[in-house]
Amino acid sequence: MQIQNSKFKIQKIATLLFVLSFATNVFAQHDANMGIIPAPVSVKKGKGEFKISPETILLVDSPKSRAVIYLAEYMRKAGYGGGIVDLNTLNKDLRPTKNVISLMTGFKGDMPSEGYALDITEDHINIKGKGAGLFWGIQTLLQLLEPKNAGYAVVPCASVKDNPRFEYRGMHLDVARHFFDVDFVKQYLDLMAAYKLNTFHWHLTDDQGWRIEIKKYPKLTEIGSKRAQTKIGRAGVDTGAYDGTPYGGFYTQDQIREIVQYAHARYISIVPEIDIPGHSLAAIAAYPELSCDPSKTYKVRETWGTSSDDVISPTDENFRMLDEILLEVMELFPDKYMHIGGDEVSMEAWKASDFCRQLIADKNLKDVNGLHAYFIEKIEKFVNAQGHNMIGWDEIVDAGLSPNVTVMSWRGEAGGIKAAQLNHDVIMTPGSGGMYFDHAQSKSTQEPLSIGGNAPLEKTYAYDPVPAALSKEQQKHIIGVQANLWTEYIATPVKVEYMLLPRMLALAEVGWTPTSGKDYNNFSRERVAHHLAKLDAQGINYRVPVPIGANDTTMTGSKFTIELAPSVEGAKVCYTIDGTTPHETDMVYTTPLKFELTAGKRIELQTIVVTPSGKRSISTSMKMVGQ
Ligand code: TNX
Repeated sequence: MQIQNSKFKIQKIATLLFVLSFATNVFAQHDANMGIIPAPVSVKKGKGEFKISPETILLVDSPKSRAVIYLAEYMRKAGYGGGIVDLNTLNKDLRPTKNVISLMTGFKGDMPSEGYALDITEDHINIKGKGAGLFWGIQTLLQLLEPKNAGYAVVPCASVKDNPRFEYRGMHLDVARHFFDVDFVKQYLDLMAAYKLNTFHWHLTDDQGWRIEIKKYPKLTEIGSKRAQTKIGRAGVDTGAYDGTPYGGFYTQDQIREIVQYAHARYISIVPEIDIPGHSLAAIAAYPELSCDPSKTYKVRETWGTSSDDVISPTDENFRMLDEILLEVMELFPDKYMHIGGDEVSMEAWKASDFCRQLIADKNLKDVNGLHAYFIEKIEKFVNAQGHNMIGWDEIVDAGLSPNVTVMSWRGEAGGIKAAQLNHDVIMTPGSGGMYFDHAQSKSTQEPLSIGGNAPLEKTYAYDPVPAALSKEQQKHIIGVQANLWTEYIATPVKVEYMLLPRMLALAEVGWTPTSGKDYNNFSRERVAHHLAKLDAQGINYRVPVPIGANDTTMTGSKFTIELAPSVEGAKVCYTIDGTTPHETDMVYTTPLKFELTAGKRIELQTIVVTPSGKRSISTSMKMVGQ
């Protein structure tokens, strides 16, 4: 039975792989989505191609549109022409008809929010969309574009109609545990824009560092942005080892403004997060009066996890200070949302504080949870009064929800479900749904150090942010989805990229593509391979998936045929059968591998992918046992 089974499986894999390895190379002709990520609502392939050249012009009806400026700039840099002709100032007879990319924001008929229509013929590319819609249409065009000689490129003829499933498509970055500079944040935003993610959640403060300049409270960065040293390795394992090296960094207000503008040029909103009343040790180290016991001395936290010291005391003076801080933050970030954290508040300090006990009695609150709700509600009133909506992590649901708050559900979906049932807007970002990009990407010991957990690409891709437990009406409160990149164990930009990619591409599809259009095989085998090759060429790091068709497994049988394909277009699969880990110096896979084993004989096939730039996947081990 076992023999039958494994043979059948191999046969099935083999047939599938034949089709797929073929498709990988000529994806555009075979892939119904034409390589586009996230998969559009509808794609129709045409015949022929549009040729972009140094003479190509942009015919536009709103030359000041950020989308128009973006494409013109892109084309100018690549030498693709891109001169702008304003339709409004043009005599109708002089309207160019060939070698034109027209970008139109004014048109008859409706277009869903952020939607676009892209038509490519041999003479003409036409993108229609308003605001962000036009910009996303341009991103699709750029994905279809194949550069040729300098200044020249081709785009296959096609017709795409598209709009997102969710209005909130977020990617988070924790710059508190480790700091990432302005250039890297810009590159992060570029990646988000390419995949139509429209919200950047910037986790700016935590116990381990305060990273945003506040003019009125300069010690927040003078003291709060620096920790004396950092724990080596896992926080839970007490080897007592610290690196002994001071660590710090923060963004000046000018840098923040620069990044906000950069994001807006890409139709990305920023949600700044100032995490209070817990996760506040860096602020408390700078201003101990924020704490429940100002007589103690505090230091910016040097290891991961939280402590009972990190909670802000809900005094009137502290609320005044927090309001002043939040005011400066909201002046820098003009977008809709202000995130105030609210997560993992240790109640110990509040319980031990005479002031808090008295406040609970005076305000007729139930207990410390009631105090949490009181705290959040006061902050929300202030945030709302400045014309912003407030977001908090799902702990605020347990505390009791203040009126207009939007909830970010991270401890599974329960908090989000409860909030939606109470008519609050919800953003789903559950770790259990593959939305925690600080989790490992496989169970292999070859993965770099991570916080733990396992969130492989397939799990992220499979996530559906709309829980079946909600009624149709309640489901409307699920405004979107986000993945979080916490950086306790991510100290370098290349590791951020490794943890981000390719999972961010799966997130993009979760947020954008209708469920009926999602297809993991098509995504992972046909489209991702192409995108990773492009990232490879741009010098961006990513996790190289193991060869298509390879996994860690043991099979029994007598004849085996193993068909593999590289997970990155243009990469090679290297393998060994001698029990050693393969390197780029080993055998290169070219045709299906056939093994015949007599009873009791064994062969171990180990494989890796090596990309054109030399990046390697982890290795897989397929053990075959003769029977
Ligand atoms: C929980 S998610 C946290 C973060 C940690 C993260 C690590 C959330 C609201 N709080 O402070 O960095 O887990 O996965």
